[in-house]
Amino acid sequence: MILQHADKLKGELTVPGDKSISHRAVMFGSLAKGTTRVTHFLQGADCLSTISCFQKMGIQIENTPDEIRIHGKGLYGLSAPTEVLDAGNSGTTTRLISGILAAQNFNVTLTGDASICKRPMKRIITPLSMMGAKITSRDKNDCAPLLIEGTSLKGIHYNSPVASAQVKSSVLLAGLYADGATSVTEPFLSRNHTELMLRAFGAKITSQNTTATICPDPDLCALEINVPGDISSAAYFIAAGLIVPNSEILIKNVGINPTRDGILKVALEMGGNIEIQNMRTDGGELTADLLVRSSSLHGVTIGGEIIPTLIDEIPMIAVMAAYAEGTTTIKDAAELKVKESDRIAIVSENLLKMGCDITPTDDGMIIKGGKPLHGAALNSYLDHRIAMSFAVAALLADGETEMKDAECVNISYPTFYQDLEDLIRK
Ligand code: SPQ
Repeated sequence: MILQHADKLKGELTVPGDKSISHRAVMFGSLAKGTTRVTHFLQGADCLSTISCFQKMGIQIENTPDEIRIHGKGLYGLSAPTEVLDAGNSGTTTRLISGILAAQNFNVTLTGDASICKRPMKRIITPLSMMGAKITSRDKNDCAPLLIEGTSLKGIHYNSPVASAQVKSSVLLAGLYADGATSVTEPFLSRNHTELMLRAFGAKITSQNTTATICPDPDLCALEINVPGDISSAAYFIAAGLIVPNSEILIKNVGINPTRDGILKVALEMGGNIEIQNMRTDGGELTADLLVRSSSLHGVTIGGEIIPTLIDEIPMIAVMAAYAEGTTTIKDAAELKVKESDRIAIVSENLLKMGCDITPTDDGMIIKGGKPLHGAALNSYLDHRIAMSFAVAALLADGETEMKDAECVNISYPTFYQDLEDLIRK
């Protein structure tokens, strides 16, 4: 695909529903008794994979244009699938569902696409095995396909070496079925949608600092959930509105949960003009409208506890840094290497091709910004966040930019190119 240029971006948009929250609504709705209704659900390929996995385990899920209806059967209502469960490209589906599957009274094979079959699963196999789970990596490489034999589990206190919401959630979900309380402590707090939503469904779950604790065997009851706009999707328009001159964009109803709002903090620190308007709470999640205006940005240093709150936005932050004056240093972000692609290597490869002064490091990157970027032939490596970040980079680049496999945005934002085009044409 040839990516577009823009002299300005103007208008208003609502980004699709939050991916993390959409996944969890389907999973927890399936384990609750009664019909959970979900509006503004993300119709991206990853969330559709989660729906398909639960349908294969006997849960009736209606996907209508207005809402998703999940006819949950309670904690013990899943039935053995007759085929392999396929998580597609979704790490969230693979890791969270593993915690649930570990405790069922049936066996399952869980797999995904080529990217999923390379992503590390030892991080969940280790704690789930401590609980008694029987999980084998078919190819003995600690990756999917995973053979999961359902069994009884015991409660543990797990000190996670990584700040990962997927690890935390996998263990907490297994904890729903354990013989006692289960706790997870992480080095820094990762996104807490599991804790907030499970509590709303009726689970006994508490959080203190970076430790979350769940008690087993709750009665989960159906909910009505309105999914806020995904801040990870809004990030592309925050960045585009800031770097493209003469721009003004109102992004409505964005989830700004403090465990996800690092992009806002960094954009403001870089000198971005962003007004946070109409702040409110919806179903326990903080949301707001964001008014973004073109700004001259400067470099910053990012590391430590803010990293989990902006981990998926780092490709976009790197592009913003390339257009900012001065040096941006991103550190403590080695997790980027085990996402849908190695995001340190691929961001660096693509920005270098566009003429940026960037040095990849073991746990991040150093970007000397301010040099004009030029168009180039880029590769998304089928990573949705790379495709969208570089569609923003291309807006201001001199000459033509081509993106290979640009349609992988379907994973988390199927209407991305149309929404961008609408702002360019206004
Ligand atoms: O689901 P997946 O493929 O892992 O998606 C990504 C993304 O960029 O969309 C990561 F590649 O988001 C993760 C995020 O990085 C979604 C997530 C969640 O919903 O719990 C948590 C983060 O991952 P982790 O490993 O830090 O827990």
